[in-house]
Amino acid sequence: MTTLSDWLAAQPVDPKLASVVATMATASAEIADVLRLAPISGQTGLAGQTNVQGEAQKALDVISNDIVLNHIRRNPDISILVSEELDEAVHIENQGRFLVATDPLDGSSNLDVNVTVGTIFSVLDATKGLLQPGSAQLAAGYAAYGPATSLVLTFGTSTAVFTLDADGTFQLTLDNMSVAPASAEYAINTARERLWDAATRGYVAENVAGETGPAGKRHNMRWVGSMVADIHRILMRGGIFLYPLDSETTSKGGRLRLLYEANPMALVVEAAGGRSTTGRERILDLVPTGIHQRVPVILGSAEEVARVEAWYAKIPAN
Ligand code: AHM
Ligand code: MG
Repeated sequence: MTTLSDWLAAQPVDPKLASVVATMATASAEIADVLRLAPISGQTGLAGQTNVQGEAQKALDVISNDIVLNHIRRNPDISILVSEELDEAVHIENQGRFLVATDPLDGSSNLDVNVTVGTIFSVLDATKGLLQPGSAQLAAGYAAYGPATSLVLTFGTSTAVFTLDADGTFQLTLDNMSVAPASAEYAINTARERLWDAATRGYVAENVAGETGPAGKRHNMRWVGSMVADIHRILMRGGIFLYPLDSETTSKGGRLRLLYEANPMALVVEAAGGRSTTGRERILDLVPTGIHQRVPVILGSAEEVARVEAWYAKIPAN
């Protein structure tokens, strides 16, 4: 087996960049340990605080954020941390060349029911500022805390999957992942149908119509409600994930955050041959206007993403 350390050492990247990825892997392994035992240790429930987005923080959101911050502080190559759980970027007093943007515990509303959650991260050149497009990411990935703890990594050209073993070491389990270009599985919160725009309605209606409808095949719907779990399924067997702009999220720009949710997931999926869009623009081309900016997110199998884009092309932007 190839360990994460061996794999990182063999990558044609700056060893300091590899060390940033290793830091996030170590933090993820520690978060996995805390999550596994949280119902016993009592580290569950709400933290009694809200984050900058006005969302109630879970105790485990705060604990996961602290774990990431602790590990990042120990790596002299990281000088800035942007986190979903922190209002402002944290500037660490060192000369580190790298910035990490993270959602330390994505999908935390799923914790109480023991469903897969994850840590998402993006690595940028800290000398180029906080607001860089996703195409400038140097590395990105996520840990999925499910029946196994998976770590998915990309440096932008290919996507690899590691699995945490009993000794706390990540072992390479799949390399050069490829998102199936065609699929018949879609993921969207259908409870929001009354809020959807015409493009989303049109695309989903075609899927629901099945093999005799315009899509010409029967589709199936899966929605975990943890972006990490929904995207991991797409990486493994194809499909499309949609959190589009709807009438309730338009004023905020969308539901999911650009820097530490949409961009890293878009890089992982695109490096594996999939596509990502807001419906009208490639996610990785967006120039952020704020560190907690929200965006519409549509990504996955290339042919399904193209079908959604075709719907948006038919409908004028407001
Ligand atoms: P979070 O970062 O506060 O956990 O929110 C993001 C999550 C995503 O993981 C998931 O795709 C989405 O919110 C689920 O939204 P919904 O509540 O509409 O199902
Ligand atoms: Mg999140």
